[in-house]
Amino acid sequence: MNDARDISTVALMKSLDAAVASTNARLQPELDRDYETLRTQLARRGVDIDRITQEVGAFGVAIPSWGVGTGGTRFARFPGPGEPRNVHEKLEDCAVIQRLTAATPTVSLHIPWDSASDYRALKERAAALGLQFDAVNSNTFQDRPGQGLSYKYGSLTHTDPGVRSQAIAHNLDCIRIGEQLGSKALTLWIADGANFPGQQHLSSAFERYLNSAAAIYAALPADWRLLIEHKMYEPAFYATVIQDWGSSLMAAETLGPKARCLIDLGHHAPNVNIEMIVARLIHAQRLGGFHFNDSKYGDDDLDAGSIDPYRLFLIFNELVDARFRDAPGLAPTHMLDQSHNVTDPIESLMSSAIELTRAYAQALLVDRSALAEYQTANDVLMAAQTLKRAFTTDVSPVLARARERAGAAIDPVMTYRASGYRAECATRRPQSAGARSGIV
Ligand code: AFD
Ligand code: MN
Ligand code: MN
Repeated sequence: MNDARDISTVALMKSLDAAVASTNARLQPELDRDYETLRTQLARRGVDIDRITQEVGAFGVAIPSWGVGTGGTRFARFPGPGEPRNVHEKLEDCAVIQRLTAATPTVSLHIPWDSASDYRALKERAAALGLQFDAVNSNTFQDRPGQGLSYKYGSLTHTDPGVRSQAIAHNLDCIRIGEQLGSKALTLWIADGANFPGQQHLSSAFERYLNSAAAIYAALPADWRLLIEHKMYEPAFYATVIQDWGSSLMAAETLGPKARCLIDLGHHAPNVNIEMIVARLIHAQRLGGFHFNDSKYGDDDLDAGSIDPYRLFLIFNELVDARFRDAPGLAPTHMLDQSHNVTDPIESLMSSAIELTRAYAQALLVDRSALAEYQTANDVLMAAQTLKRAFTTDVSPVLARARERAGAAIDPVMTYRASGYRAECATRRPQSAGARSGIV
């Protein structure tokens, strides 16, 4: 590992430590009062606040490496100051998010966007920053320079077996990279599909997917999972091969027990009941994980909980319910997948991680025995209100206390701004013309 990097890590952590210490000292008395008030309120409902705080403290969500850069739309990208220019700098930003929230101990890499010359060294670097690696993501939705064959008309489902082999080989590379990083899953999202009726033979394309995915599945280490991510449309606007959880579940069941379904919240038609999908996949013992984000219309990749926090709560409600009844095979991974056009990515990712802990804490507050009784008695109004009561509880003091107990920031955004990290990055990381992170 190079010395310059070590020095910058030490300096980085020192400046954050100082910012956490000073803002926490200022916010501490107020938090103490708010926490004790909430303790009294929750005690009246038979809830031990410290148990909730402890559970929240154990919650973690992976940061997508591509999320720390500014995204863009089909029209333009407006880069922000001090954006990370390579995977090392992305890890630094992820470390800041983890240092301030204590809710994001892992990073999910995207290959080849995050290609490195030495992945074992990268793992060491991450460990020095307090990070580990979650699922590795393959990318066969764009061509890389010098690539033999094009993915313009598909990858794992392409009509040309040569293209399919190339896409399979890339996924096998990703598994090898992930093994060096300590990852335990490969996330497979492909853009394959059709823009026009008649363009693609719908059944044959799915069969080609199953055959290609089987070759990838066969290369998975014993303790790995294949996370199959569906997405309704974009960039294929007429038909996408793995467009819904039905296709995803069929693929997982065909491939074998290590294959699981991954739900990206933005990958459904508007108004689809995502918590129902969660419940069904839990039943099938095939829920693999999440890409959390929020959306108004489509794959908007907005911050978690920014549009429909109740939906986020209802998803966590299903997860907590399933855990409390010991649903077999339940161990979903949590990842964020968002893109930032008009906010500082670090602030947005911290906010999203916090919103997940909020939804989780609220779900833990649901009075489940009362809910079961109301459901049995068909007392619809009280059943609905039981959920609403948990959702409308302001659990902010629980979240802040969990962070504080972990040595993180009571108010991560305020602390981040006080640290001057972004301004320091702007000096340290001058942008080269045309630099961009790929976002789909
Ligand atoms: C896509 C999918 C998938 C993919 C990502 C890349 O959500 O997770 O890896 O965006 O940015 O829409
Ligand atoms: Mn996704
Ligand atoms: Mn997406």
